[in-house]
Amino acid sequence: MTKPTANNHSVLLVGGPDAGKTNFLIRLWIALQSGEGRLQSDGLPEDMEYLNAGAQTLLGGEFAPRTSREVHTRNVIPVRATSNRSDFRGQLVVPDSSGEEWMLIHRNREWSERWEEAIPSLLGCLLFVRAGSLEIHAPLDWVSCFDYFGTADNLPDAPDSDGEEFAMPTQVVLIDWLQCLRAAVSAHGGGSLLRVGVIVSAWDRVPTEQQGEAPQSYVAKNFPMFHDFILSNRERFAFECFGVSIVGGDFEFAPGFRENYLRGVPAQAGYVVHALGGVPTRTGDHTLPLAWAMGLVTESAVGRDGAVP
Ligand SMILES: Nc1nc2c(ncn2[C@@H]2O[C@H](COP(=O)(O)OP(=O)(O)OP(=O)(O)O)[C@@H](O)[C@H]2O)c(=O)[nH]1
Ligand SMILES: [Mg+2]
Repeated sequence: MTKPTANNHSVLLVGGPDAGKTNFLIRLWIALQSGEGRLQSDGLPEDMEYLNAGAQTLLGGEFAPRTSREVHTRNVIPVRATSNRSDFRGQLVVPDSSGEEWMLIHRNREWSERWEEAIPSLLGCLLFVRAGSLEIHAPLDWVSCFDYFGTADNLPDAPDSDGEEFAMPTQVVLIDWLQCLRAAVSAHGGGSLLRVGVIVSAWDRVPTEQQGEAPQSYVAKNFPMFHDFILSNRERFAFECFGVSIVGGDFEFAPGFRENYLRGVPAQAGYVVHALGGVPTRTGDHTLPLAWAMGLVTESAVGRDGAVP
């Protein structure tokens, strides 16, 4: 049982541009206020304007906007969780910044003080990839690998034959962020498992025939090397995979969706897909991935005998 405490605890939202971090945070804030999820808000947060402006946009039928480079909000939210298995009361710090800032951390291998601040109180991370995002760079196959790098005795310069710049495959960047975070946590004396909830955002954009599958299966299909990393690093990380749909559909690509959403109850829209109990399940509780990252939910489906549920 987690002891109630008034200290700050942080959970990092990690991910590149367009990965779904901000919309998740805003839906989380709406869910925390509803008082119906595993976690509930317990007072007014810092950066309330940022959270409320995003909530107004989302409840009004638009996705919250992408985050610009200069924005970095700390979002200190007082929360509580009460159940027969976990009891928590404290200030949760969930910083939001642009995906470009995360890409800079990967490229420059430099970690700013703002991030360093969050490490000593880190409970876990939520790592985002978004279904349908044009910012996802697929793993190299043999053909594109040859295009970019040639053979050992015929190495072209960096741009490929179409003049396109080489973009690091997303799964490589995901692993790099986790290696950096693990090293930072260890440097602060954190020896135990680092909890990482992998969020496949925009689950409504996952191909329809795959939407009934477990999120881990989507990760295995689309990011195979990253999935191998998940399975082979269980002594350093605790992993779980979630699918999240912020509003239950797409305002842009699904005709008539916005009208139906606004006619319904926007504050209760969307869902989270998980396989914590062993089979793919949908819940309306948008606080579940956060509660898992904080260690308040300890069930896990990932890596049960290495099998994908
Ligand atoms: N269909 C659908 N689209 C989503 C969902 N969540 C996010 N999106 C789309 O993804 C875009 C990016 O989401 P953001 O939350 O802004 O992503 P971010 O990671 O904060 O992006 P940066 O601020 O650029 O780092 C949104 O503008 C939406 O178009 C979802 O659940 N469903
Ligand atoms: Mg953002």
